[in-house]
This record gives sequence, C-alpha cells and structure tokens, in this order.
Amino acid sequence: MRDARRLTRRSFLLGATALTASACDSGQPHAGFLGATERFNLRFQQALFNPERLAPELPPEDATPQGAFPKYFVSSALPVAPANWTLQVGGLVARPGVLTLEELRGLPRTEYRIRHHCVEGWSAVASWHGVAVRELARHVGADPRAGYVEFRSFDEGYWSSWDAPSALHPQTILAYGMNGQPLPAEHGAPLRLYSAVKLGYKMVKYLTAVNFLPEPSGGYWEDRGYEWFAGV
Ligand SMILES: Nc1nc2c(c(=O)[nH]1)N[C@H]1C(S)=C(S)[C@@H](COP(=O)(O)O)O[C@H]1N2
Ligand SMILES: [Mo]
Repeated sequence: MRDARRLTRRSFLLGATALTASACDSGQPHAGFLGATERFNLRFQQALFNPERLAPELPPEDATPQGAFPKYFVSSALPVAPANWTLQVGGLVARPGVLTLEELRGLPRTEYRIRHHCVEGWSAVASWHGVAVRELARHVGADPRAGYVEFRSFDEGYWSSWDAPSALHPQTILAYGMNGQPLPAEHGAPLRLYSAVKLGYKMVKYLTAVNFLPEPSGGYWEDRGYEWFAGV
C-alpha cells in the first residue's frame, strides 16, 4: 500500500515538475508564489508526506566520483565563507543566537548516502554528514507553532523556506561533511542544508541563518516560478 502510494505520488510529481521547470540556471517565471495549480499540488503532497519514512540509503559502490558530482552556486565566483563564520539561529525559538562550526559538530551526528535529484534532470550520489535540523531545533528550543523553517546563505542572497515536517525529518541535516571529508567549498562550505526529502534547489548551501517562522518566506527559485514544496 505504501509503495503503491509512493509510485502514484512520484509519477504525479514528475508530471508537475516537467510543466514548470527546465533548469536551475535559467529562471522560468510563471504565476508566482502558489498559483492555483500549485496550491492543489501542495495540499496533495503535504497530505501524502510521511515525516518519519526514511529514504533508502545506498551502498558505497553507488557513489558518484567526487569530481563528477555537479556544483551549483548563483554567485559569479565561488562563494567563500568569512574566517569568523557563524550560523545565526532565530525566529520562534527560546534561545536565539549564533553557533560556531565547533558547536554544531558537538551536536549529535547523522550520516547517510542517498541520491540527489536536481530539477534539471541530473542525479548523483554522495554521503553527507552533519547535525539533523531536528537536533538544532531541540538545541535552541524551537516553538512547535513554527510551521516553517527558512534557510539563508551568503551566496548572492540564495535562500529557501521549508514546511516544518520536511525540515524536521530525520534525514534533513545541516551538513558540514561530504564523502567522509570536510564539506568542499564547491558544495557549500562550511555548512549546507541536505535532505532525502526535497529536490536539490531546496538544499541551501553556504548557510548563514536558520529561522523558525510562522509563515513561509518563498525562496530564490521558488520566487522565480519553481514549485515551493518540491518533495522527492
Ligand atoms: N547557496 C546556494 N545553494 C544552492 C544552490 C545555489 O545556487 N546556491 N543551488 C541549488 C541547486 S539547484 C542544487 S541542484 C544543489 C546542488 O548542490 P551541489 O552544488 O552540491 O551539487 O544546491 C542547491 N543549493
Ligand atoms: Mo538543482
């Protein structure tokens, strides 16, 4: 039953994606944030989303060779973090503030190897490690009434906002490592969002801030006509 539902949802999503998206590096503006079709899709996808179902992990032999994993950033040059980089955490949380990479590394660690799906049509496999967003939420005392989580970056203001169930999924992490190594600059150093439950453009690299919010705040591609929910 679960598998049948999943297949139905996948083929539905593939159709919806093909209608709205052609590439991550060429915007295709349409009706804007949440037009009628997208409101329908959103309800459909949220109703089917299972916040605890784990995506299948893949064996090491499935990994894409490191140099062959595509790299995207909207800045014209490779974004480089300032030496005094910290992550700002705010919004509806009991303990807002900043965390260093060392503090983030001190929180419980999650690691998995999964497939990445870009809306452009490519996919690739790597392992990622970091701290689950749900652990960060616990650490800062996020208010359960925060239904959305926003992720911001130092890459030309790239950002995305997520529904809280997807952000708090056990396989949604703030990754500081890839394939057992520190996260390379090309893939979002020092810290990026990674997840088994969203398309590539939702996984913000070069993070600066995580905000727990009562309302969604759109996103870089989302505001250019790409689907907001973008579940895998
Ligand atoms: N800051 C930032 N994050 C980003 C992007 C970007 O351009 N800037 N591109 C997104 C897209 S479209 C994809 S497919 C993935 C690509 O991750 P990768 O560069 O590690 O392959 O990052 C996402 N996160
Ligand atoms: Mo992408």
